[in-house]
This record gives sequence, structure tokens and C-alpha cells, in this order.
Amino acid sequence: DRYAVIGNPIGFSKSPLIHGAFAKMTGQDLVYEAIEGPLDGFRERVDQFRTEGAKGLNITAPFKLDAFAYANELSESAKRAGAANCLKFEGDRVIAENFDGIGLVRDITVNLGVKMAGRRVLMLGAGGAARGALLPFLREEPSELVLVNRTLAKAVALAEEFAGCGPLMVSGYAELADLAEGYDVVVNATSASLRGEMPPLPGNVLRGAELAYELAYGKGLTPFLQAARTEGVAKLADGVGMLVEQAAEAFAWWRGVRPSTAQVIAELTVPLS
Ligand code: SKM
Repeated sequence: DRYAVIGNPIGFSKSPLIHGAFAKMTGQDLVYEAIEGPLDGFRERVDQFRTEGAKGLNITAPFKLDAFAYANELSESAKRAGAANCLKFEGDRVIAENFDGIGLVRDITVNLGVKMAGRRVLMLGAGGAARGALLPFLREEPSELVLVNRTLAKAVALAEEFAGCGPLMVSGYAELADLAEGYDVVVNATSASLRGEMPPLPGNVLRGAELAYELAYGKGLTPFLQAARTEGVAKLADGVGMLVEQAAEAFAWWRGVRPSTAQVIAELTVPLS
């Protein structure tokens, strides 16, 4: 059976390696490749892959919205995220899922051993990555989840979509100085790290946190993680565990077998120094 990850660019993707390891571990007979999708031709490329007998697809930037639009059945998490990171093909059925949020929660709570229940959580960014994580985070029942964004209106609009789902609040960066200290978990879901930049956090916000989590993976000690280290944050992590956990969810959904993730995470983890 054939599967792939599609994105543009795609050369950096670890998904073929991860799914290859899962297939070996569980004895599943499948081929998993990487496809560089044309920026203006996602639909045609996926049509083609399906006519070649594809059973499923992982989707990464910049196609998660295109994949959502391509599907004809949406899971609750895909609907909430407004984006798909995984598709399953069954005849004419194209079913969309989004496992990024659950992958992040599993990495934080299971792999890193940081509980979110009753804790204060700060989410930086209000784009697609933040959106996908909001509902899975709220289900963990934090005492408070604060969404921070440069453009406050964007955070407000996003929070409105999740009204009634839990203790979700919004803030601009500057105002954070007043609420500062006492966050337990701080997640960087902005794209700042991809440009080697630091989100404009007031000085003391990271102090006393148990975990600083960088969603991007493979960037080493980003300015955000560096700042967290300087502030003495106990645990630092990048998104590699999240990547492997969302892959395990996808694999289980496609194949009906759940692979274990610890060994693959250990193999892919680059020390943050
Ligand atoms: O959501 C995941 C996607 O499924 C695969 C991926 C990758 O291969 O780098 C990254 C994330 O966007």
C-alpha cells in the first residue's frame, strides 16, 4: 500500500523515515514517499497519487488548508483546526483528520511528563499551528490558557471560535508584562523561529515555567529556547516528539495498529545545545 507526505518544500521532512520505522516495527507492508506538491496544483497532484492507488497522505506546509478543502468528510479535529494534516482514501471517500494537536498534547503529557490540568498555559501565535492545538489543550483542563499574538484581533477572532470550550483568554505581547510570571507551560506556535527570531516576549514571562516548547523541529536551540534556558526553565523541547506522535496517530488510523514512539523519538532527537 502506498502513502506519502506532501509539502513544498519537502526535502527536510522526517515523515518517510518515521513511517518506514513504524512499518518495520509493526510488520506492515507499505511504501511511504515524499512528494513535492506544485504550489498551484495540489488537487491535481493528489488526484494523480490516488489514481496510482494511494491509501493515504500526510500534509505539511503550505497545503493543510488545500487538503481540508479537498476532503469530502471531515473529522471533528479537522473541522476545529480548519485544516487537515492527514487524509485517508477509501474509494470515492476522502476523509480528513488533524493529529497535530493531539500529537502535541501526547508529547507534553506522556513523553515529557508535564501535566496541564490545573496549570497556566501560554500559547504564542494565533495561526494554523495554534488553532490546531487549542481544543486538545482545553480538554486537558488547564486553569487558564492565554493566547498571545502580535495582531490582537487575530487572537480575539480565534478565541471566539472556541468560546465556551474552556478558560481561554487573549493578550497582546506588551500586556503580558502585567500578567507575567507563573506560567507553567509556554508553547511557541509562531513562525518566528523559522526566521531565527524571538517572539517579542516581555523579559520575565518565561521565569518559573516548567516547560518551554518550540513547535518547530530540527532548528536546535532557537532564540525562544535560548531565552527559556537563560530564565532557568526546567524542561526545553522542540517539536520532534509532536511530529512522531502525530505520525503514530496517522499510522494507527490508516493501518489499525499503533506503533510505539519512544525509540523513533530517541533516534530523531538532536540535543538542544
Ligand atoms: O503535520 C505534520 C505533517 O503530517 C508531517 C510533517 C513533516 O513531515 O515534516 C510536519 C507536520 O506538518
